[in-house]
Amino acid sequence: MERIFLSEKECSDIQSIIKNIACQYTSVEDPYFLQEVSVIAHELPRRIRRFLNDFRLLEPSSGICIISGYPISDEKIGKTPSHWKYRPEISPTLEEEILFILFSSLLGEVVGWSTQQAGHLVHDVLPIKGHEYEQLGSSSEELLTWHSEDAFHPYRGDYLGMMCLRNYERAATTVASIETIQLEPDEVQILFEPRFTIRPDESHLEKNKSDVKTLSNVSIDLLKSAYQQINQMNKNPEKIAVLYGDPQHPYIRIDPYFMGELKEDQQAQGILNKLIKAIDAKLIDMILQPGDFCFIDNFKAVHGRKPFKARYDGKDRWLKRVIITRDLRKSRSTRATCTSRIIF
Ligand SMILES: O=C(O)CCC(=O)C(=O)O
Ligand SMILES: [Fe+2]
Repeated sequence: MERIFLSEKECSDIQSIIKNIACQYTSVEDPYFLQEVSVIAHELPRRIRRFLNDFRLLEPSSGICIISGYPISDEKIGKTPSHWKYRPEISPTLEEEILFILFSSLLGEVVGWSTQQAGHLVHDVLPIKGHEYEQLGSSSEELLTWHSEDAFHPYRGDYLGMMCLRNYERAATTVASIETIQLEPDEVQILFEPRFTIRPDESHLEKNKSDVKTLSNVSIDLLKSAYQQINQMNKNPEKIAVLYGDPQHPYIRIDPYFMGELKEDQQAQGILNKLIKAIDAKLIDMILQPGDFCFIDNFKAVHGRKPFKARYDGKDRWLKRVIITRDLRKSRSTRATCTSRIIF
């Protein structure tokens, strides 16, 4: 994977940019900040801008990049919350989130889902009591099966960003790139055909909606219809291709746990099984450390997470997560305004 370590000078340059922003905004979800962020990102050290630009344009085969070495104060960030729905008015990690969005803006635009984490743009990935055995980012004891993020959705992000704040458990994210997989041309051809289905993952289902109300009255109706759509996609998923783009270097869209068995199409099922097995064999562990900013190319690499033991003592593993799209316009019909980042 592509990786750079920030130098002391780069860290201090970055910190002076952040300090300047942190006194102007109280949240990275402030629309004015989101309008300004890609302009401010021009001020980041050139080596980092080039690193992310290369990741975006050259599409390295690993499909993953990490910027490491940003200092995180374990004391300053406070306790790992017990649930993502508990958000203080001003985030204790506002400065770290500012940097996270600055980096993200060099890859594209941050977006969120009305049906996920109450429509927030920056998600918390932390273990939640009672979710231990779920197929959710908030599980712990259960293996989170590898997947493309939001594979079921036509507006899924081009990148998934993960910023690590804490990981004493050394819980491993699992990753594999499609470029490590050898397939026969006739298998590739079948995987390029719309013969497969992917249902919405658990995190989008209404049962995992929180009871906190952060959306306005106007949005409540839109949210209702967004959930109706999710239910529809769950009941009757459309047929899609698993591979797309260039057959020589294909992009991938896959989420084995939520893919129905193709009873009527044994040929496609057999090749899908072979692909899943091949990815299983190439999966590697990636243990994120505090101060790591990891970006996964969601068209090229899949990711999951190994089981771990949560302690619920305020020191559990804590990541922040964003979804980044290269083209905000493609989801315009499902966003309230051209600048709105929430996909309904
Ligand atoms: O916890 C992790 O390392 C990954 C979880 C995950 O799949 C996600 O947040 O999308
Ligand atoms: Fe994921």
